[in-house]
Amino acid sequence: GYVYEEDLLYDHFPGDFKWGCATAAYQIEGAWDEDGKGVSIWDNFVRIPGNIIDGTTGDVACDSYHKYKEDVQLMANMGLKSYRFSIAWTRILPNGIGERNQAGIDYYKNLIAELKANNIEPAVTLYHWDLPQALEDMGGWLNDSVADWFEEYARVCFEEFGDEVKLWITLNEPHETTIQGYGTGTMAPGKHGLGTLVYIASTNLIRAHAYAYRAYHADFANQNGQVGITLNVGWAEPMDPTNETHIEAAETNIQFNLGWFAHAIYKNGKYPDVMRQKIDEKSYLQGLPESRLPQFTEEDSLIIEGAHDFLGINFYSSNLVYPEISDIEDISYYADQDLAAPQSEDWYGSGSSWLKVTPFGIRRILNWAAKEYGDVDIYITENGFSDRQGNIDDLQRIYYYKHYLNQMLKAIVLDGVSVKGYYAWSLMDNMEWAMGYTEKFGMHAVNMSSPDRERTPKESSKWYGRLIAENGYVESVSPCF
Ligand code: GBH
Repeated sequence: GYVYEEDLLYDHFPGDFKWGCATAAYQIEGAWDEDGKGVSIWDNFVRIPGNIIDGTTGDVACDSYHKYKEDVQLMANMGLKSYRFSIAWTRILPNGIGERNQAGIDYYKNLIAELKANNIEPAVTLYHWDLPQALEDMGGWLNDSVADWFEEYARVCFEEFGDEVKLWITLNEPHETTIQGYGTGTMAPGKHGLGTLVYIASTNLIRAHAYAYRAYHADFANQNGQVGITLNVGWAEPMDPTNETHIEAAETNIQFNLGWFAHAIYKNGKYPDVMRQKIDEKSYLQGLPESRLPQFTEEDSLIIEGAHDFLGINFYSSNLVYPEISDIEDISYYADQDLAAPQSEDWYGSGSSWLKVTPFGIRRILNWAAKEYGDVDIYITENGFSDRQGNIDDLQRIYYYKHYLNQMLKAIVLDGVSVKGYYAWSLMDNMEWAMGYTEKFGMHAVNMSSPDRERTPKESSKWYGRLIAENGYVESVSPCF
């Protein structure tokens, strides 16, 4: 019953729809120690053997630090309206706080100027996982002061770039920052605390977002921009959609993923009820003196509630969910949910184990978010498909975009969800974190064995360009697959 062959809706997107591509600093820039840049947790993490599957680093990556003008031309060729990139905190403030690094600031000023000269609007992520090592040395996202450190950094960015940047994303996927960075240890800084540290880090990530948001609206409101956060979530489909307990488990799963970060910001300054109830109860049964899920202070709650101008969602894939009571000895974010969330064997795969092709999920998660959080502006800040072989004739990727984007169109036109923009992940093949260069998400190939890192447009970049030019579905953007 999970439909791939659903009829396409032949219709148009809203006139001012923001079409873009997304990247992140560590994944594309390279120049890891150039021009006064400080060391980030990723610069160190990649040097520990075993952390990156192919033993590679982001030291050079796509070399976008030197090739940004070429990158902007790739975007212009597709007719992009907007480009989502991230700022490397360590280029701006090498030690995380304190002294500014002018060369790093100039790099982003030049990139922004180049974008503007090509009529491409910058959409800037302040934090896409590359914490300054100097701050990690003081506890990183586990130290309550990190919210103040992040606010200081955000203020520098608003001051330096705010005249030109009108769309700000504070944090990219705090779910991954905490789960993989402080839970499973599969990403920097590689800490292990899946049932404990993750909730401390999440609390500070939410506080940091809110402090930056409030700083903008207190002192930079005259810049007239918008500030939001980007959250990742898979759609949770009940394994048996007629079974109440499956429906409830699927809801719980979305609350633990999207709601974990969104509920406090977009609803009421608190973690979702189901998280509070389950984690409090389990903590008690586990004999702990207090809940593993911290409470926000009353003061922070007020700062957090309503701290948004839009919601960014990174959407890739889906799961089938059913209830499964966990062992009480298992102190983990996953056990806390009391459910199983496999993926269907029937779903087409990709170059990434976790990424199955589920176009229906994007329409459903958009409707879920609109219902849960009210009439908030939503941006799909990432969506995309990986392969391993890196074909230039990437018809699977075109298939993926064609069907996901048509489901997004249905959410807008048929369901009335306020989606304002969409960013394909990614502009080009890049450093896919712990997977190194083995998983390719790009609309452009990058020759990683050549010092010049030549870029080659894939067929998907041409398909995307046609969709943008038409701003909707007509025969010429709808190949038969
Ligand atoms: C995004 O994360 C990132 O923002 C981006 O930097 C990245 O390059 C892109 O997507 C592609 O991966 O292995 O079963 O534990 C994607 C969301 C959520 C995908 C967690 C990997 C781990 C699943 N990620 N997921 S599992």
